Amino acid sequence: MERIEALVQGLKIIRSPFGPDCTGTCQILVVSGLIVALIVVSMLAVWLVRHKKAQKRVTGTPSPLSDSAAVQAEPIETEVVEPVEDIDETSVCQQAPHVAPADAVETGTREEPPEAVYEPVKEPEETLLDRIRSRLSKTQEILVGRLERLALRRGTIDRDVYEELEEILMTADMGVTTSYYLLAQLQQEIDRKAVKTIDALKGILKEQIYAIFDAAVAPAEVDVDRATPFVIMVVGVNGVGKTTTIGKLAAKLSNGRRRIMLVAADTFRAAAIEQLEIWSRRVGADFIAQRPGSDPSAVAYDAIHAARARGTDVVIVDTAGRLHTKTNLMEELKKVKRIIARELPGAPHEVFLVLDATTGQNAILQARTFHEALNVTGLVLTKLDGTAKGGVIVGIVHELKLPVRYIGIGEAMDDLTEFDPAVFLNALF
Ligand SMILES: Nc1nc2c(ncn2[C@@H]2O[C@H](COP(=O)(O)OP(=O)(O)OP(=O)(O)O)[C@@H](O)[C@H]2O)c(=O)[nH]1
Ligand SMILES: [Mg+2]
Repeated sequence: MERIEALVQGLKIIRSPFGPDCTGTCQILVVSGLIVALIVVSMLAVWLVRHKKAQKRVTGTPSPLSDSAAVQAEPIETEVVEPVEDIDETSVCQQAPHVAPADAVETGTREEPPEAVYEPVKEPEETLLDRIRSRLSKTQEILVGRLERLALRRGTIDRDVYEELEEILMTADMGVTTSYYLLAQLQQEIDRKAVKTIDALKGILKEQIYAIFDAAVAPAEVDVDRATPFVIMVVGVNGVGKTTTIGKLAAKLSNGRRRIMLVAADTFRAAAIEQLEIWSRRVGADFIAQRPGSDPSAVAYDAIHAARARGTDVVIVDTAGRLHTKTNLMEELKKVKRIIARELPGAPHEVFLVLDATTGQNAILQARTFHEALNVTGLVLTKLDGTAKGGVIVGIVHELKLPVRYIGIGEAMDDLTEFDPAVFLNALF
């Protein structure tokens, strides 16, 4: 108590900074008040900072490299998480890289493609099936539509049904050999499974056709990344759709990341060279050509050397369906193939034969001739849209055991699709 009295006395000696009336106890009270206020303010500040941090943790804190724009984007990221739960797992796996691409993190910018995130992955597959179904409507009508009408007229299977079925297979252009093969297989299966209804017969026919596709020697996929440059030589008689197929194929294979080169080794007409050049511009591919009438092998030679020098990923060589000289077309094409192989061992990695589905059985004859001369590795069947002769695809695969790689279902850039037997048959049946 004495000490406090002494302190008060001491303070009275010092001039008060709070006015002449505030000395001693008054000064102690004012100073303590200020200290308490300071402590309260700092505690409030600490609480505010902690509260803000906790809020950020709940909504997902952007990367430390993110700028203020990224902070503003927080609600978008939160929205992304919710709808993804409605999409199946594959969609999450496939879309996730779009949310935070590595390069976006490196540069400190955020790429925001909300459309890609919300794009339902299943949809294109369904659209493709629907598109193929609508384009194959004429073949479907001949092959399956007639069978369905037959089922309505006759409940059970008898000799007449087999006769009508034979006519249906022939009309759909499966060819004599394949039609009889299928009929024999069907009869066997029907007896074995004791099938009585035409509906069940339809199911067996679908299975039998699938077995024919399944037995084709090579898989339908084209692995263009197994060699660089990967060379595809495209052959076929005139007018079947070679150049158009090459344009569509270039768009598909480029996929926005591969460097493609189109080669005009069809030197027969100036218009043919121009047509390919237009496609090269449309799809952003390199283009190699010489004057009309020049040697196709020389064009191929130039292309291989240019592709090696430029680091091209895929080279697609267009060839003639007819020649201006008396030289045999097959000999000319064999020479082009030899030159490519000489300049780039292992190439051409694929030789695609383009066949026009509307030509029906003639396509099988063409396939045989080209395969004998050039060892074709895959088929492209064009113009399946608008023809009732789509059954020819079954005959070709059955007789030649060659895989169909792509089918053309129209003239537009995206009217070329990988041939998937299951999708094809589901579209038909
Ligand atoms: N409907 C339809 N038309 C197609 C398809 N593919 C090609 N065509 C058309 O068929 C015609 C001939 O196509 P091209 O690509 O010039 O055929 P090509 O084999 O290169 O012909 P040549 O150079 O004369 O040997 C063109 O009018 C194409 O648009 C298809 O899948 N469906
Ligand atoms: Mg052409």
